[in-house]
Amino acid sequence: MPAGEPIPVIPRPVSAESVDGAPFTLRPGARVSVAGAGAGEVAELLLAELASDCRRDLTVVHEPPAFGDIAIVIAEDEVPEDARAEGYNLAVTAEGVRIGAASAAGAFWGVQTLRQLLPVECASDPLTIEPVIIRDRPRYAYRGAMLDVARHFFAPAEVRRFIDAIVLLKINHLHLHLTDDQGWRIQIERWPNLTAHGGSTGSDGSAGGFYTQDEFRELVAYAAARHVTIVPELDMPGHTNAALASYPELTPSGVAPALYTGSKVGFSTLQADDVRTWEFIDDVVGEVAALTPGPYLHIGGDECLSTSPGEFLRFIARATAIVADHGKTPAGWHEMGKSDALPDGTIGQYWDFLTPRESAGDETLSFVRQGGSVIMSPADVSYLDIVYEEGDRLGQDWADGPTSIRQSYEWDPARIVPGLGDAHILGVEGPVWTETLATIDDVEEMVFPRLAAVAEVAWSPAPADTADVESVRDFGDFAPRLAALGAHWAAAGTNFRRVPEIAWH
Ligand code: TNX
Repeated sequence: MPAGEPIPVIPRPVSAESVDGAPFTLRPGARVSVAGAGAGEVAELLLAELASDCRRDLTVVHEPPAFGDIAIVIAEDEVPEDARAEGYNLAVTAEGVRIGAASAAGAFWGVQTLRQLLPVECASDPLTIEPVIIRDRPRYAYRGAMLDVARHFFAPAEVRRFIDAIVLLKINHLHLHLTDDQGWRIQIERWPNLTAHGGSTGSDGSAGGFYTQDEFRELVAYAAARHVTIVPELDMPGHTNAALASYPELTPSGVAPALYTGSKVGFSTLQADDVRTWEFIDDVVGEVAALTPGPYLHIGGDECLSTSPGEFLRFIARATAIVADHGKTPAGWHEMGKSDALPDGTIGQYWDFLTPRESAGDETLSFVRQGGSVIMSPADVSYLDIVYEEGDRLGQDWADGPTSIRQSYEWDPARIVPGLGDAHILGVEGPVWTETLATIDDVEEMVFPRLAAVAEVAWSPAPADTADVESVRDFGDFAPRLAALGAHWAAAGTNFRRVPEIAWH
C-alpha cells in the first residue's frame, strides 16, 4: 500500500504501519500453521471463508510456520493486557503472515482483517499482500446488529448468511427481535399456539414462520463458533399482538384479537395485574433462557402506548426480576429506565436521536444509576431500515430520514447523552426493522454499507476529544476503504446499496 493511502480495512485498526520489503504471496497449497488453544478452529474457519472468497486450497498444520505460511498463534503474551479479550496483531512480510492473539476471538478478528487485505480478484495469480504491521483491539466489547425476524421471518439459512456477512465487520452480537405484533418466531413448548397461530403470518400478510427450539440452538451454535453471541428479544408488554391473538386468556376481555399484518406500533399490551400473564412470562422467559448460553435476555419494553404508566412500572419490575431469576442479565429499550426497580446490571438500549428528545436521556442514565450499562443505537444514524434517499422502495423515514452513509459514520456514542461516557457504554448496535423488507436481499441492501459505518464507530478508537465530531471522523479516509470492501461484498454475493457518495470499484 503506497504511503499515505488508508489501509483497506473496516473497521479501521488501531494502528497499521507499512513496512519495507517484498509483498507476501499466497501460493496455492500454502499451509496454515497453528499453535495454542482454539487456533485450529479459527484456521478451519479461515479455510472455509477463503474457499468461498478465493478458492485457495490451504491445509492446516500443527507445526511451526515455514516460508510462505499463514501462522495463527494464540498465547497470553501475544498482545498487551488491554487487548487480550479480542485484540490481535497481524504481521505481513514476504516470509509469511502471522496473526497473534490471546484469545480465539482475537485471532478470528485478525482473520477478518486478513480477508479484507487479500485481493478480491480470485482469478489473479499470484495473490499478494503488501507488507504491513497491524495492532488492533476494539473500543467497545459489544458490537451488535439487530435483525427483526418478527415482521418478516427469515429462515435459519438466511440468518446464517447474515452472520457470515456481519463477522467480516467484527460484529460480535446478533440481537434477534423474535416477537412483535406481526409474529411470534420462537417455539415455546408450553405455549405451542404462539408459533402455530402467532407465527403463521407477518407484515403485509407474508408467510410467517418460526424457529423450532432445535433450529434456534443450531443458530446459537453457528454464531458462537464465529464468536457471535445471540441476544434473544421477547418484546413486552407492548408489541404483543401475536401472543394475544394466540392466547385469548392473556387479554382482559378473553377475546383474541385478529392477527395483525400492518405497520402501526403501540396498540397491544400484556396485563401487569393478571396472574395468567406471569405464568406466561415465566414460561417463555424460562424456555428462551434455557436455549441461550449468552448472558443477555432482551425484553423490549419500547413504545408501550397502550399500557398505563403505573402498570408499565409494575410490569417492568416484575418481568426483569423473572429474567434475573432465570440467570440472565435483562436488557431492554431505554423506556425501561422509567423504572427504578431494575435488577443490578440491567442493560439499556438507547434508540432516540443524536440529540435526545424528551426524557430519553434521563431514562438512559437511569440504567447507569442502577448499576447497569448502555448500548447505543441512535435511530437517526444507526437504524438501518431508514431510507437512504427520499422515495426509496425499501425502508421507513420516521427517524429524521433519509440517513446517508456519511451520517451513519459521523457520530460518536460518547457524545449523545450528556453524562454518559465510555465507562458506561457497553457498545453500539445497528438494528434493522423489517416491516418493508420481505427478503434477505432487501435486508442486505439496507444493512450494507451502513453497518460498516456503525461497526467502525463501535470498534475503532474514539476520535480525538474535540467538539466537532465531523472533523475528527474522516469520511475522506473511510470512503475509499468502503469502496474496497464493496468489492469483497460483490465477490461474496452480499447485496449492498451502491450509494452515490462512494466510488465503488
Ligand atoms: C421503532 S424504536 C421501533 C420498531 C419499529 C421501528 C421502525 C423501537 C425500539 N421500536 O417497533 O419497527 O421503529 O423503524
